[in-house]
Amino acid sequence: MELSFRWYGPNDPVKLTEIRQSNANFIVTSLHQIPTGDKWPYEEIKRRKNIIHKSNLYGLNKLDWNVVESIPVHNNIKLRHSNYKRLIDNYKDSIFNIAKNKIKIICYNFMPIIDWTRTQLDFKLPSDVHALRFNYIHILIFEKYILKLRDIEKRYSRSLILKAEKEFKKMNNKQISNLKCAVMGGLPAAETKYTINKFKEMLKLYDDINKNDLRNNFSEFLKQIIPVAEENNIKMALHPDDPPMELFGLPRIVSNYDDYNFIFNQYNSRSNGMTFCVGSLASNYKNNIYKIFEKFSQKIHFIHLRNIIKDNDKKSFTESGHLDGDVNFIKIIKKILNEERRRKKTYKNFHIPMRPDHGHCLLDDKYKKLNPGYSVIGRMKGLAEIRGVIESLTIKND
Ligand code: DNO
Repeated sequence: MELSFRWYGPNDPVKLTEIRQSNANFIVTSLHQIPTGDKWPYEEIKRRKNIIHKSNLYGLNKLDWNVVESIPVHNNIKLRHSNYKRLIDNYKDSIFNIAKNKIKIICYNFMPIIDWTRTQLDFKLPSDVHALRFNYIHILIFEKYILKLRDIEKRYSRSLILKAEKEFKKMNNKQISNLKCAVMGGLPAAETKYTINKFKEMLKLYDDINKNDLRNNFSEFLKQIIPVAEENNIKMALHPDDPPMELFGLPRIVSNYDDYNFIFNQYNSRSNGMTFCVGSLASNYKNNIYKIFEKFSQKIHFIHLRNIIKDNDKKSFTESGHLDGDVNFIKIIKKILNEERRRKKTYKNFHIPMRPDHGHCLLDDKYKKLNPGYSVIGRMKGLAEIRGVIESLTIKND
């Protein structure tokens, strides 16, 4: 595996000098300063690459940029609305310019309106560390009491609505405002920090879009971008919906085995692949993560290793320590190593890029202002645990 670490660029409170101490050899990053929909110029990509390479002069452990995560897809493309044709052309140009800079993998997603969603960014675990949490009831509270949507009875049962009402009464102002901020753009990589009105406007735009429409719009997008990726030897790695369940009444199309099956059948190409995000896929109790890996192993171009513990309601979850959650990491890492062994027979570079996805906020990191989920120490701990498993699974008999 190519041991990688996400870096949010020069504005990231986590510095390259710190990442270098983690045993990672690769950087996963994006040009977050470029507005969603704009083309990524060749020079700006090169500038970011140079920043990473320049920092290598001061350290022995060399870092290189292996994966772009992500080029966000503009909502107008998802909706096939207004200027979407020009936006797709820009996306193609960005792919071309990334390839010219010799980066070969691009992670992206097709979630409507917002990227990943959590409802609490500082959930205290018994060990006193902070974790990210997704509480389904809080999504209902967000819809009913923050967005003040009227049609929630269509999506939620009466008993759940009553439960939410009780829970909402117990929440103080700070908790309500934290929930609002977490959902509407408090997470890193969020494309936009929405206001309530803007969020509602966006929901309106999706009013007439059902799952089939969104699938069709995505297929059209694939037909446009995959040939460009193929020509330029780029692998597109589609990230699953996080979490993989419908939120705010919006359709989701990258949540499970059937969705990926559909997507890969739409366009059969080695450039049309996936980001295998363990934590995202595992947070839907219906997903068999091991089966998804087996079925699509050849399509996996990038891996996120993160673990979760699901609540009894089967919808809420807390991000756990990497080795402590619902997913058996030994089993999944074994499968990844097997896939690499298989690739070794055919490809020179058979290593799959992998980053420890998220980490708890612990020790000194608790006193720093960091991107939620993207602590230094917690992620380093995750990477160290993962490395331990990799080493013990690859050790030669002495
Ligand atoms: C969260 C991340 C997501 C991911 C994008 C990929 O931690 O996994 O922001 O980068 O959804 O397009």
